[in-house]
Amino acid sequence: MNTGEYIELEKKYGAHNYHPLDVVIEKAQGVWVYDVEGNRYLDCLSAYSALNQGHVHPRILQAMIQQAEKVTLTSRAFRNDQLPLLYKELSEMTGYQMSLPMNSGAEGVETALKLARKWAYRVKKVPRYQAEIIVAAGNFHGRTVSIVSFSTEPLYREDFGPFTPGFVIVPYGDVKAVEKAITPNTAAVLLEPIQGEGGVIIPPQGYLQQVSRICRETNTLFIADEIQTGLGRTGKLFACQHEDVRPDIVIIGKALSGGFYPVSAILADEPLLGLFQPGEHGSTFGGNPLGAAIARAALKVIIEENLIENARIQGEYFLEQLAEIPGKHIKEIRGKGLLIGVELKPEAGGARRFCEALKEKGILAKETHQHVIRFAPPLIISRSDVDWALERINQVLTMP
Ligand code: IF1
Repeated sequence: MNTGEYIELEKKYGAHNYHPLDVVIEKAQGVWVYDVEGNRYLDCLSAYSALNQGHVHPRILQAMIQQAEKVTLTSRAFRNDQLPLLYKELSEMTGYQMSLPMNSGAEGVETALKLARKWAYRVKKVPRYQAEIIVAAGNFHGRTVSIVSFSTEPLYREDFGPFTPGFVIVPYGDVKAVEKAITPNTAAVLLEPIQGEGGVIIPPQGYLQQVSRICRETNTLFIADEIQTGLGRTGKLFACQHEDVRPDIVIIGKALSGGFYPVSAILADEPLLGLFQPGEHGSTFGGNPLGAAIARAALKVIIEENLIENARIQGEYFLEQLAEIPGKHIKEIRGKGLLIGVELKPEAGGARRFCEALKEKGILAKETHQHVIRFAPPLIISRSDVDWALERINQVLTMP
């Protein structure tokens, strides 16, 4: 079957909740993907940062196959021999005392929201069901009904009410707005350290630090959604570490499994995460031995292959070189590590046509928020592959 035939099938039998580029991927290895026509592309999206370790990483693949032959799912009604080791390794790597495994990122966010509410009632003594959680305009935390309740993007939210109450939205990057929004009923402030979907929005220097300080002073939890920014993407293990911030709760997902399988988790210390009692929260697949074995291997790869350092080095170089491109279409280039956004001027006609042109040259990138092209290759990318990409990006950004 060719590309057109696959696309026809998808149109006819699949829900139309996406508008993907017309490339049908059949296999992948490292930073490269191959379509059904035999074309090769450099992946500059990394499945929205789920593929930090690159496609089909051999060590994660081995771990997956070995575990799949032994036992894949136990449910949490019984214990398994992988989850305790994942707990311990996550703790040693991140410095948090405990973690709670789920599957998708959205489930991780929901878990953090539930924990923050429970903490508000049981520890902070907020009157029952009065807890508020402060979030930022332009956020993206997932697609459940509760999470889209506090989205500011009409497309994600509009037709999906009635909405979950208890969320207060403030402008992103504005410390004073957070300070003003905090009341005695505030359970938590939930933020992305860099807004990915929002268009790779980097808040002003010191924002996370000051929000975290205000939270501490007002007995409010600070929750960081590091699902996209975490696990090395920005050149630190967590993006919050660029400002020496240690959130009360960190949510991770995506690259926690190196793209093999959905695994997410929240990290926190015992006084907080210890609040959940048996039966209050869970998931059939969360913490399963297959996912745990994959996550253990995925974390090992990040450490042992120095991916965090490579993200910092290649990211700096990528940004420097992008800045050299004369493109009359470019409004701003911004990024941290290998999470990079190129914002185009409105008169450039939207980022989509540039992504289509990049595809023709062998680079897969995706527009976000109409005018931003996001470049987020796997963290294993080499200098020569960055150069290969830059040459083509240069050609595309300087086209008429
Ligand atoms: C889609 C966007 C990125 C996330 C943060 C939680 C989640 C995500 C910071 C939820 C997920 C996704 C989901 C994917 C596209 C993608 C995305 F453009 F939609 F916004 F990355 F920028 N927190 N991000 O970025 O995690 O439940 O999906 O595992 O198509 O929805 P999930």
